[in-house]
Amino acid sequence: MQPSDRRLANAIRALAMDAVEAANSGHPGMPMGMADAATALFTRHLKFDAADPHWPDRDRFILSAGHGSMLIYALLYLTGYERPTLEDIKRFRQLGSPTAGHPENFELPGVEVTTGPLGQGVAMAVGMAIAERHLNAVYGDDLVDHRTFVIAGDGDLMEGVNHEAVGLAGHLKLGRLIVLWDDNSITIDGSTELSRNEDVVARHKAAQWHTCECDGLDADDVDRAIKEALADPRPSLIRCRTIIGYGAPNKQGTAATHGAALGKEEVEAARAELGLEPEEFTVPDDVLTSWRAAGKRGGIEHALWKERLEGSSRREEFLHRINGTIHDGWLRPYVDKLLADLKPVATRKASEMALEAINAAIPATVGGSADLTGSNNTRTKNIEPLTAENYAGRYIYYGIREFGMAAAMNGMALHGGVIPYGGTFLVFTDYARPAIRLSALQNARVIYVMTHDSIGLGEDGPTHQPIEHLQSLRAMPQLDVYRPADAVETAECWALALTSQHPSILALTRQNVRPVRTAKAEENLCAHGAYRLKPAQNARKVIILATGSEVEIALGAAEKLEAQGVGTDVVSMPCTERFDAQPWDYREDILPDVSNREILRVSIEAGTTFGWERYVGLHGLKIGIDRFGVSAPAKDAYEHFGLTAGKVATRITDFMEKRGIQ
Ligand SMILES: Cc1ncc(C[n+]2csc(CCOP(=O)(O)OP(=O)(O)O)c2C)c(N)n1
Ligand SMILES: [Mg+2]
Repeated sequence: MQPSDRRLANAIRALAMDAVEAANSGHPGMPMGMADAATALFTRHLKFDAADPHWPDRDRFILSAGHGSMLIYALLYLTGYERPTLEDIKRFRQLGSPTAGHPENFELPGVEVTTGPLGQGVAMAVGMAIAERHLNAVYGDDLVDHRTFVIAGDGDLMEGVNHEAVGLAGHLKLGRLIVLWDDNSITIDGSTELSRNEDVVARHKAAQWHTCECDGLDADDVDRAIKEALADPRPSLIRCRTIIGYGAPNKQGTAATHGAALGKEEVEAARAELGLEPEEFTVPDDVLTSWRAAGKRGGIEHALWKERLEGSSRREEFLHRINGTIHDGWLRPYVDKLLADLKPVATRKASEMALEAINAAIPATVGGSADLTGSNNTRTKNIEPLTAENYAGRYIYYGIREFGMAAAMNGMALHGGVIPYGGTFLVFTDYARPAIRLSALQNARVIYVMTHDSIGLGEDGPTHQPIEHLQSLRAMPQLDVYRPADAVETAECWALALTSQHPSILALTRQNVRPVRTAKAEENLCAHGAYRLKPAQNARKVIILATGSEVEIALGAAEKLEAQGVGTDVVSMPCTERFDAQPWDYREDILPDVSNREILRVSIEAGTTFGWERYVGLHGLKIGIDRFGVSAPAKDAYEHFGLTAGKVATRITDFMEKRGIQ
């Protein structure tokens, strides 16, 4: 006889309780409350094959309520994924175990995205659903025809980013997105009545979602609701009424089960209540057999899909696309063209010019902007908008939803087959920052096109002028921040971003900059992160490091210094992260390890000087802006802050004089 759904669900409950107990840390309440709903989803609906977590046409499952990580670990183990093993589960939350505190995509295939920062799972799921519809439009039902399922908690639906994500999903009519809401009326502080009186369902309805309800503790009723959601062409919210910590007789329904071990006594009481095995970490044979069968359920569909792929004339192209291999064959011919016709251009414009070539050569790119298309220069003439009526389009009007856009791009990148890029003003990376951090943590190839990168944006003033942004973004691990100086560097940085395993930020100017790279190079010089743009003519006394629009100022200052006999190197430093990764010899050549009395190092960047001592040393000269900006035309703002070739040259000679540097 088949074990009942409740017994299958109880295996999840048992593992969740035991793992949290063993770690004396974790969140048993959510997995215990949603165990029945997850059972209905995984045994009856989710299209997956535990034997191949990378099957491109699998349904995507996202546990947005990432604190309930034991739910997904239990599901992956029970359905027969290679990892986590039962041993891994016994080592829940321990050093080196893939069963991390919150689910991490880089630890376990089967964990599609990293969740834990509430709200972002749902928002990434929106990106996954976009990628699915886009690839379906390009490759057809035979190769791409799957859904995105999410389990979300009250917290996920309270976060601001949820409002952005829900709005975007409704607008794009992402009918293959289904969110199961764990409606347990509890968050950490207690009842949701402490902090919420909005009608969550009505909000989704207002955003053009389909909504329905079910008893989340009854797998049959959840099954019925999922069927209703599947049949509706709109994105769906299924309100699953549940009880947090269900099965723990004295603590269920209370915040006490949210984020702490239940305690030995309560676990024993729950075992009795649920009729579980007396031994911890034990799943009855018939229950495990049934779960393993559920893990193989998709096997036939998977085999049929493989047959269709083998028979497809687009097999190679599709696999290439899914594997994300990118060639930068577009770069050389494009740069040659630039060099043949040099003129001043804003790097945001240079980015658009590069994108014309990129979007023509690389069909995987899907661009967009958070309502600043004309400012970010992200839409090229050769791509159409991606809309509910035309998912084959490659340009997304994200609306004024920076965080939602960034999170959606993470979902798109991790779905595979798509390389998302999206723009806003650099100053508004603050609005997107939590998702940028997840791009980095998840190694998602997302390219942020952040324009208006300094006081050079001019009249919009200090609210719009980034100051601390570049340095604060550089502080983030696994994120490459590029600040190209001209059109050639912009193209090189684009090429690096496209072939990177990390996310990248391109910080681009609003104002024109003159070409600083005027000669053909044998290699992508920006790949070194920093390189000598102009060597000293006189005996070298100064090395100026500059980025972006300040490189031309550095060149101007160097010219004046050379005229006074002060030999000056100008180093363009488009990417500090890449420079730091260069071999010692290279770094030593660019920035020799000698005292600042022998060779003075100077940095110029139109932003905070915080951190530039990394490269100029404690006794070097840091030129930048350590206050908020000003509302003024760009030229006046640069004058005001002393960022002109003349003023920089004078500051350097004064500094040398004061410090007794000859
Ligand atoms: C952005 C963010 N803020 C705060 C937290 C800390 N946190 C983790 S779970 C949680 C409560 C979530 O409540 P709910 O989604 O209802 O989960 P439940 O208690 O029902 O499991 C909070 C505040 C977080 N993980 N992410
Ligand atoms: Mg809750």
